[in-house]
Amino acid sequence: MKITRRNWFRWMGAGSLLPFAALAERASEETPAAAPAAAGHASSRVRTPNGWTLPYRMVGGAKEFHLVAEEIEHEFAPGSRAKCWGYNGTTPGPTIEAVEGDRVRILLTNRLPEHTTIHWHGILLPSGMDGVGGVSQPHIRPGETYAYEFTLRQHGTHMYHPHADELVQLAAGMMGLFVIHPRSGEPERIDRDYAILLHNWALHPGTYRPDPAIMQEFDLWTFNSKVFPAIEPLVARTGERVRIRVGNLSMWNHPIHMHGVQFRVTGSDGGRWPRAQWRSEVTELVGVGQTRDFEFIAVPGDWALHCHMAHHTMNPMGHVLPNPLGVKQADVEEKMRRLLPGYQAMGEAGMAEHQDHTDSGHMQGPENTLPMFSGQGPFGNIEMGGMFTLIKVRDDLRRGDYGDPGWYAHPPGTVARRISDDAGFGTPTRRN
Ligand SMILES: [Cu+2]
Repeated sequence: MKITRRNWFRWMGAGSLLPFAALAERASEETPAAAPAAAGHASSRVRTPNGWTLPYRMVGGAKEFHLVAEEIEHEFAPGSRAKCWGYNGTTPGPTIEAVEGDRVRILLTNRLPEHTTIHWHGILLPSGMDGVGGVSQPHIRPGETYAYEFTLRQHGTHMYHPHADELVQLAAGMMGLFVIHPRSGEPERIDRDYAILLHNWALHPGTYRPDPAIMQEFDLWTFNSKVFPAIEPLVARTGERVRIRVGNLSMWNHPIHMHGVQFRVTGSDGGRWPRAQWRSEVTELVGVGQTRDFEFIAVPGDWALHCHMAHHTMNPMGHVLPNPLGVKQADVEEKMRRLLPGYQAMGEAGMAEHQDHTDSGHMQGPENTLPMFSGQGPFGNIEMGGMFTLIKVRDDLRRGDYGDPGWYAHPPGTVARRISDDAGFGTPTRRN
């Protein structure tokens, strides 16, 4: 069907009724999917923070998954919502998990207002299953369902995304993780297996639709389409072996940095690396279209996990502001207040005061727009946003307990402490 202006509205109209229909259908799909898990089939071994794993059912010897491409209402964090495109009600779409050797059949129903396809990024398959619209298959028009079917001949951390109008469909949030477990088991037992998909969004202050035209100056930087402080912490018990799989379908490269440990990089979307190729890092660059697997033994504490690009741990901000750092503003402030009562100049001594202003409600930003940074820790403001969360490791966590254990109780004598409040304290060595 050709999308004319008239039937576009018809599709959009249908879309508004979808959540109810889709929910009912999903509920009925989840029931049979629970059965194979109970019968010992591989179910969810990976934990996708803020996300979920798609149930499947066995049909004709294949694991059958059903994806639905659709418009959704998404919340990045309380105070920021958007009309996004995703799969089965969420962005990222549900994580697909299967085992090397499995035959999989993946149905894709298109409930978008335009055509789509799905590409299985990094997965070895027949050319006609590769999902490149126009090259390996016709586009999937609104209302149609296509089936992809192939046998998994590899294991590792992979992804899926449309290969049709990618500019819009990726920008709107259409992507997901596809994890294939090794048939012969893991070389080292993994106690907690997390998966994070990186993305960026041009959700300009005061707007509700991601802007697909933006190439560099994005507003939101997300782990599984959430920003700090809405990203769930990654929890583990002391001594457990933890894997964090990171995939990147954003438009920037992200140096992902972990505090507290040296992790081993053990694989990519090229598969599991031979052990001799594993290397120790504290920051690993995850490039656009790449995945990386990090493994480490958990040590107790609250440890930051974040992108090391400072702007990627921030929420929306103006990129064309004059630099106020070091600029005396008292005079300006007084003049501005005559025009804008309550105006407050900021940034003369740095941006840290920004969080107090926004947290206290003193500085109201545009509608549907998060403050540049936020978050409260046991010692004060965290001053983060975007691609930031915490790895919380405790001695007394039960296996399989993923609940937030609260803040770390530091052993006595292991917290940095104030020993003077005199700026002239001591005799530090300085040059000049
Ligand atoms: Cu980054």
